[in-house]
Amino acid sequence: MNYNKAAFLASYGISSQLPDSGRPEISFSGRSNVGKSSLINKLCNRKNLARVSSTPGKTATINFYEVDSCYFVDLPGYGYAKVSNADRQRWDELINSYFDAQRNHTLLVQLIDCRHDISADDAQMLRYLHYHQIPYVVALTKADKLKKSQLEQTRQAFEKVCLTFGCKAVVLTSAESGYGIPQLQAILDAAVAGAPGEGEQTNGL
Ligand SMILES: Nc1nc2c(ncn2[C@@H]2O[C@H](COP(=O)(O)OP(=O)(O)OP(=O)(O)O)[C@@H](O)[C@H]2O)c(=O)[nH]1
Ligand SMILES: [Mg+2]
Repeated sequence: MNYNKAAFLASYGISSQLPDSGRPEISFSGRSNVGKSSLINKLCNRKNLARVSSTPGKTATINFYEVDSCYFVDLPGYGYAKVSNADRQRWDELINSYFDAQRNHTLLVQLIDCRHDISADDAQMLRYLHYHQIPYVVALTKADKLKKSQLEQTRQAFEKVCLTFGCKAVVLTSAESGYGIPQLQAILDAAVAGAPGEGEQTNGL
């Protein structure tokens, strides 16, 4: 995939607005502030393709990016304590409609902060992905915050848990230092190479 061929497409706050798509889609999911937008920027060698903020809960929409012949989909973050019930319901509706739709779901990248244990919200998301048989890998974020000696043991500890939820691989990444980015790109490339092309859409869930 040519990661330098990346452009913002659109933001959607209501599921009925979501575009039909036969393009392979790589989606990014995780808690607010885990680093989804930063990771998308780093994968595409860009500073401001996806908006990064130090205020959690910023991305309340599904944001689509065209990256070469794929879409990258930045899903709204979850687990932010200060959202209202109405916002939470809106999040549920948006995410469920996204996954229910007839889309070319190629791979989901589930982000988890490598410094924290898997939260109850993360576990719920992993169960959801497993139950719906959505192919996914886990990208542990903010690896630059770990000591070198902690890296592999941390990855293995997460892997042990995540594999039981049907995860295909666990990769340590840092949007700060670029650690693990080539490895994640290789995983995405392999997934896209094996995905049906535009017009050969697979069934939804
Ligand atoms: N040290 C470090 N900080 C990071 C890394 N990735 C993201 N951050 C920081 O974490 C904060 C949140 O990053 P975002 O990319 O906006 O996170 P997000 O998951 O898109 O957040 P929402 O859109 O609110 O759901 C920002 O302050 C980033 O600079 C990383 O790899 N290392
Ligand atoms: Mg974001």
